Amino acid sequence: RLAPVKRALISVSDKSALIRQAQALHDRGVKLVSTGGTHRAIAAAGIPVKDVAELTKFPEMMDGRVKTLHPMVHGGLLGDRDLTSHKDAMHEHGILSIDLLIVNLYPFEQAVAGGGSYEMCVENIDIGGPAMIRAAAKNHAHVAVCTDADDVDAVLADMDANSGQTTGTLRQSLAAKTYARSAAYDAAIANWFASQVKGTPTYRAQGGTLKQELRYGENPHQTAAFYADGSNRAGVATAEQLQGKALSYNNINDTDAAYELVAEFGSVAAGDKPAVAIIKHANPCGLAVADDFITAYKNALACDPVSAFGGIVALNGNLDAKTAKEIVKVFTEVVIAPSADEDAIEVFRKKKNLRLLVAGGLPDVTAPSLTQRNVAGGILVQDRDNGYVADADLKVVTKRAPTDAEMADLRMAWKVAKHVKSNAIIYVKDGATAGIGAGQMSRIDSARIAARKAEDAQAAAGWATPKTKGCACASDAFFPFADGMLAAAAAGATAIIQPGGSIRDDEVIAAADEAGIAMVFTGMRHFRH
Ligand code: 93A
Repeated sequence: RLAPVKRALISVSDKSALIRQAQALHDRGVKLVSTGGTHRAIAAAGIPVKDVAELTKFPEMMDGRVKTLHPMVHGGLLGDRDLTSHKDAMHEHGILSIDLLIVNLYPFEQAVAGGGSYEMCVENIDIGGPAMIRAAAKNHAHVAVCTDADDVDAVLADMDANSGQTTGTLRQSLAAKTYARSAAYDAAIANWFASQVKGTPTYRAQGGTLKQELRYGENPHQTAAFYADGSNRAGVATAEQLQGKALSYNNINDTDAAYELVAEFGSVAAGDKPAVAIIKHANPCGLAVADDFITAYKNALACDPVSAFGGIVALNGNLDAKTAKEIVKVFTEVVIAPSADEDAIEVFRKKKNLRLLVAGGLPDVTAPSLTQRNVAGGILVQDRDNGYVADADLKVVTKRAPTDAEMADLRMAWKVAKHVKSNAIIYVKDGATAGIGAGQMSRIDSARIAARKAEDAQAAAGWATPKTKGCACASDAFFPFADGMLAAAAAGATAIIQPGGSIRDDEVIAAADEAGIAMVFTGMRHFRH
C-alpha cells in the first residue's frame, strides 16, 4: 500500500549524507522539520527547513536531552491516518502528520569503542531518537523510518518509482530493521553498563551490528550473517581482510578458533616466542612454539599434515615473507596474524583465494566475556573459558615429578587442551603438538586417535619413531578409569597433566606410578562441547 511523503522529520548525529538527502527530499516537494544541530546544518546549506521547536512550542532544553519528546512529534509519528478518532485528535491539537522519519542515533557504540569516559558514554545514550524510530516503525502502515543513510536512498528510489509515495513493502522492511537496530543499541548499552558494575554482572543482552551477510551458513541450505558485538576484541570480527574472497561462516568460526588458541601463547610484540596454530573444523590439528615462525609453522604442520589441507593458520606475531612462502605450499583457506610485511602480502597476492587477515593485535585471553549458544527454546550463556592454572596450583600426584622439559610441554599441552573439543587428549613433544585426539565420546578413543595421528605423521615424515615417544600428555577432564591414561602411556607419554577429581584417582595414580609416569593435577577442567 502506498503512502504519501509530505513531511519529513530529520534528526541525525551522523550528518555525512545529510545535505545531499535533505536537498533530494526538498526537490521532491517534501517539507522538512529538524532538530538543533541537524536544523542548523540544513539551513546553512540554504535548504528550507522548520525547527522542531516551532512544532512543539518548546525550546530544546537540558543540553538537548529533551528536544523531540513531545506529543506534537510523537502524535505526528503515531497517529493512525485510517482512524477517525486519531485524525480528530490530530486535528483538535494541531498535530501535523510526519510521513518520513530520518534518525541516526547518538553514537553510543563509538563512544565506548573509542574509550570514552563514563560520563561521555552515558551522555551518548540516545532517548528521543529510539523513542521516535520505534514510534514510526510501529506506525509503518503510514510512516517510513530510516535509521541510516542507505535507508534514505532506498526511500528516495521508492518515491521516484511510485510518484512520490512509499510502498508498504519497503516501509515494513524498514520497520523490521528499525527494531533490530534499537534492540542492538539497547544491548550495547546494557552490556556496557554491566561491564561497569562491580562483581559479576548477571544482566546481559544479545546485540550486534551486521558486519556481513554470508553466502550461506554451515551448509548451503542455511542462511547466515555475521555480527560485530561492539566489544572490539581483536580477532576475526575486527580484523582487516587484505585479500581473498569473502569469508564463509565456517571460515569465520575456524579463524576465531585459530586466533584464540594462538593468543594463549602470548604475543611476539610483547617478547613471547613465535607460535603457530593450524585449525581444521574448529579443532587444532597442529600447534608449535619455536624461535622463528618458519620453524613453528613447519612443526605445527608436521603434527597432522593431512588434516592441515584446507586449514586456517594463525600466528601470534608479524607474518614475514619467508613464512608466507612456506604456508602457500599447502592449500590454506585463511591466514590471520596481528600484522604482515609488505613482501609477505606480495607472496599471498598470487593466491587469489587465500584470505589474509591482519587483526592489529591479539585478543586478551584473560579478559572476561560471554559465550552464547542456542538450545531449543532457550539460550545458554556463560563466561568464556578464560580459566588459568598458576604454576603454584599444579599438584604433582605421582612418585616421580616431571622434568623441566616435560613440565614445559605439559603446560603447552594444557593450553591446547582448552581449545580442543571434548574429549580431548593432546600429546606434546619439544614445543609442538605430536598428536591430537578431539571430540570423541570416550577418552580412551581420543588417546588412541591422537596416537594413531602421531604414527601417520611419523610415516609421512619418515621419522624413526613417532614424536609421542617421551611426550607430555594433557587430558581436558579427569580419567574416569586408568585405561585412558594407560593408552597415553602406551603411545609413549611419560608425563600427564589432567584436572584430577575422579573417584578412581587413586587407581589412576597407582597405575601411573607403576608405569613410571609423572602426573600433575590442575584442579581445573576445560570441557569444550
Ligand atoms: O537527548 S535525546 O535523547 N533527546 C531528544 O529528545 C532527542 N531527539 C532527537 N536525543 C534526541 N535526539 C537525537 O539527537 C537523535 O537521535 C540524533 O542522533 C540527534 C540529532 O541531534 P542534532 O539535530 O541536534 O544534531
